[in-house]
Amino acid sequence: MFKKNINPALDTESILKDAQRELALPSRRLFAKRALTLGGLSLLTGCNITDEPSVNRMLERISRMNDGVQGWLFDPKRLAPTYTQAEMTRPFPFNAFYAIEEVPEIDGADYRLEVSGLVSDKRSWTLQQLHKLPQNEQITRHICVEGWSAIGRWGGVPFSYFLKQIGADLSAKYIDFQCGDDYHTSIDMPTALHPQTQLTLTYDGQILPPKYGFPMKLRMPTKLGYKNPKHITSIEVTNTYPGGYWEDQGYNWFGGA
Ligand SMILES: Nc1nc2c(c(=O)[nH]1)N[C@H]1C(S)=C(S)[C@@H](COP(=O)(O)O)O[C@H]1N2
Ligand SMILES: [Mo]
Repeated sequence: MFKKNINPALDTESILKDAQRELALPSRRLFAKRALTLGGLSLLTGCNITDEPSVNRMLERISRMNDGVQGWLFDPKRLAPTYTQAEMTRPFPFNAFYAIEEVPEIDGADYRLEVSGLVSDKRSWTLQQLHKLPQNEQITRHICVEGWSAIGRWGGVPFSYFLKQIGADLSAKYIDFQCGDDYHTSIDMPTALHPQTQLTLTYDGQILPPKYGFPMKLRMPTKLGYKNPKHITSIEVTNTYPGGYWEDQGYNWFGGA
């Protein structure tokens, strides 16, 4: 599954800076939560932040935890680091379970986002309707388990706002995302409601290009790359565990970053 290494010069220095900033925080709860990040990073990327003895100890503890415990530890108000425009990675890497030539060509005019499951309003959405919703921007780091990370600028609708628009049952466990390229993934409700979880419509101020997930993707700086679905065609709110493309092949479902 670790099929290629797009950017072997993984930006360890700035990741380490983030990590040290987080580790300096006084709250034990935040400290434990943040160890998930370091755990994900070092186990999955082989990044040298494991040289930190304190990080190692936390890693051992956390690695014994299962998804349930991680979900419980998750602090929905904790924000991932943000960056300046000057820190953006150019070009932002492309990744998918296929080559860039195979990127799906979705017609924005015909596009409808289907909504189903535990929601009071099951109407589908046109792209135009999505663009009319309130938008914000974030410059955040995307971390892929294949050994690269990159900073990008993403614009779109806060996902919590969208969930409220469709009358989602906010006590439901999961949100499932089906994509235009036969990819799918699912997330927990606390992450869905996280202030940085974004229904993404733009990259660097432009309409989201096909390679990054046109017409729409979900951006979550608190989750590893494979949890961020591109080309989303339908969203289901459910209490039945939906799994995912990589998750069904052994990747950790929680996939925290
Ligand atoms: N629909 C879809 N979404 C996907 C994938 C995919 O293959 N198909 N790959 C995931 C993985 S592993 C990564 S790292 C990111 C890559 O996003 P990017 O092309 O914007 O860098 O998309 C994620 N979302
Ligand atoms: Mo990835």
